Amino acid sequence: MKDVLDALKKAIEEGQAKDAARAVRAALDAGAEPGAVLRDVMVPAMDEVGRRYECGDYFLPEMLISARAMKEALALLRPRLVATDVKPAGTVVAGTVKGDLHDIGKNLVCMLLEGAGFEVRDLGVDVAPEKFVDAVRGGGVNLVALSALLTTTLPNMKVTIEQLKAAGLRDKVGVMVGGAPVNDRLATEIGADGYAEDAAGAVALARRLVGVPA
Ligand code: B12
Repeated sequence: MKDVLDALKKAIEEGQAKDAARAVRAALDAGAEPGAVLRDVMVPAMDEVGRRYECGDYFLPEMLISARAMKEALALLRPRLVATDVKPAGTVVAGTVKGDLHDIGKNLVCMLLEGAGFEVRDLGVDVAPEKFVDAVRGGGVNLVALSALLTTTLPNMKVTIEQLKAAGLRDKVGVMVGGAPVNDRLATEIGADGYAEDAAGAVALARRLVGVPA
């Protein structure tokens, strides 16, 4: 099993999508637990890609092909992660904020929320504040989940929350925020209801915000 998981990590780090898919299938066939594969192998692989980019070993194209390999591997894990017989817990509108195209983490959060019984309306990436407002105005929404990976797009979380307030909708929904540069303090400062570090934490937070027992 260790060889398969090492091969998976290497394939994502080096952007070999076919090898990554092959390794995920092999790991699942050998009985690996999908959550552990994600947490212990795939997420650290993307961290390593970020580290290589930061120190100049990787450039944008390498980051992009690694992201593609990660997405292919994730697509294979998805059926296992969202398989659920949990009762409906609430509806979440999710998206990556305006100016930001990172969606791997947001997609993961959406998958685990679905797996926990939430209905998820995923607005995608580069989502303007008005789009979040329109989605909430449509009704039936309990939570808004905002993702941002760039320090330059963090302010758009605050703008989105302010526009919800201006539209008189802020009190009708819980707002949760996340993404690598986000933390508890920032969440409080911008008026969000909570922050979680990872997708499992996002599920626990969502449950808390809608009052569903963990
Ligand atoms: C893959 C990647 C890309 C891909 C994105 C592909 C895609 N479809 O997502 C591409 C190549 C497009 C890209 C582009 C850029 N990127 Co980039 N990218 C990354 C990288 C390597 C990995 C991100 C990732 O997928 N991580 C894995 C996932 C699982 O983790 P995550 O996103 O953090 O999500 C988890 C948590 O944060 C949390 N979470 C996430 N969202 C939410 C939401 C809620 C509500 C909650 C509760 C929790 C939560 O749960 C998730 C799951 O556990 C990071 C490095 C890093 N280590 O983060 C750089 C990184 C984010 N990128 C960076 C940069 C600079 C860029 C570019 C500006 C580069 C450029 N010169 O053009 C562009 C910006 C494009 C844009 N406008 O968005 C910098 C950002 C620096 C900063 N602090 O601002 C980083 C940190 C790299 C670095 N070390 O310098 N990037």
